[in-house]
Amino acid sequence: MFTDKAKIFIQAGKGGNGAISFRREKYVAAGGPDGGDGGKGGDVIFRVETGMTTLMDFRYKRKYAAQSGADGAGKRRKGKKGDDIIIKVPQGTVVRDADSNRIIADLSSTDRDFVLARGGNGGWGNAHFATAVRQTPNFAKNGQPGDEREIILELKLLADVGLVGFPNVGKSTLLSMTTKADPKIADYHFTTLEPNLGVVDLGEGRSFVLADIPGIIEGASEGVGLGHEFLRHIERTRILIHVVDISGVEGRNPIEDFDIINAELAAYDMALEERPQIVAANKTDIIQDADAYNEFLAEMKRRGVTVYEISAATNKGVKELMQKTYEELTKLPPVTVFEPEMDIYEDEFADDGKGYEITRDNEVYVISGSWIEAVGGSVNFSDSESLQYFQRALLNRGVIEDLINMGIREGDTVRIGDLEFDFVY
Ligand SMILES: Nc1nc2c(ncn2[C@@H]2O[C@H](COP(=O)(O)OP(=O)(O)OP(=O)(O)O)[C@@H](O)[C@H]2O)c(=O)[nH]1
Ligand SMILES: [Mg+2]
Repeated sequence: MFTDKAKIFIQAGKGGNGAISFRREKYVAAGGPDGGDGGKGGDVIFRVETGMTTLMDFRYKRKYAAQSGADGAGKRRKGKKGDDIIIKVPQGTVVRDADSNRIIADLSSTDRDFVLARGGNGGWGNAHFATAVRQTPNFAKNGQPGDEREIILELKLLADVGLVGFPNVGKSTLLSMTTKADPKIADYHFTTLEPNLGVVDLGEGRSFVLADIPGIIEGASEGVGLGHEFLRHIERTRILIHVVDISGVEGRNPIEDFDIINAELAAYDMALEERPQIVAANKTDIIQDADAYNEFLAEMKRRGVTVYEISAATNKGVKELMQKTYEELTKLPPVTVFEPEMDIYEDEFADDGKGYEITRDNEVYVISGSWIEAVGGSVNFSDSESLQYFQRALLNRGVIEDLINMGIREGDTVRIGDLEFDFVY
């Protein structure tokens, strides 16, 4: 079964914890701190794999987690970095945030990887915390959690040209004759169950990507037949080749066929109705109803539509059709790539790079933001040294000053995340 939409959960690795350790040397009772840092957690990375055309793999496996970083150790040994996880997706996979449905990324480029969940940083070992006055720091920082998010993957294939038309009109045959693609071809409706892509190479660097989708029937835009799931794959195409079977072997009228498909395209998305179309009258080698054929040609002429008369089976007229298609493409803008609608790393900038923000919730002063969460998250509140370190960090960063400017008084409540404490100064 073809799959072009999937909801998955991705989780980057947690950073390793920093180590608490002291040098041990002969004749030295307690040496200086030498606890190493934890390793960074692995990232969740997405990579475009050009051969893939479905999201099938994501139907069965829905959770993807990268490895955690290892904890630091004595002798300033740093924990090993967690392994990244690389998830391969078809070109044109659009990633949305499952909560807001906003686009996070359009995985259309093969030139780069996309990091969609970042591993947490490793915590500092106690070797970092030795100062002249505190020579035996009895604390280290815990690693940061990795990013985690639920996302929706949606495939919107990246093709310059889409083949549309009724079932069995010869779309896949045309793809197979013009590209190296090897789609299934057979004399019954809905032979094609998933989109196929191929590259039409006209030589001298002139080429384009052609997509073949399952046949469209009346009601497709409402989900009849294989439905609108497949129309999604031609959303991004720049031109449509509308294939019409004009042989009359199936007893239908080609003008009606042509109008039904166009009505379905319009019902699905007005933009598809306006997409430039090239009409290919196929199966000219087996015309059974010459009257219907001539009527079709006359009607198209009346409407000002140019018709390319071809036979995908014998290759007649196919080269001219492809050349014309290429020529038209050169006049059009490139394939649409969607801009992200949200920045998954925006938290870092939400507070102007200051790293924290203080708001009032009635009597409580609430401190939030990336810096405060990073620092607060790694404090061991049962350890007085760790706590002192935290207080000093608040002071150095200017948080205490901001609180005082906002009118905080001794004994007022401060909240950071789930943690509440009294302000003492
Ligand atoms: N005689 C003749 N037969 C053709 C031509 N083009 C396609 N056919 C035959 O028509 C039948 C359907 O062809 P396909 O290429 O599978 O049609 P399709 O439009 O991809 O069909 P679906 O995938 O079911 O939508 C096959 O038996 C082909 O061999 C043609 O130009 N002439
Ligand atoms: Mg087909």
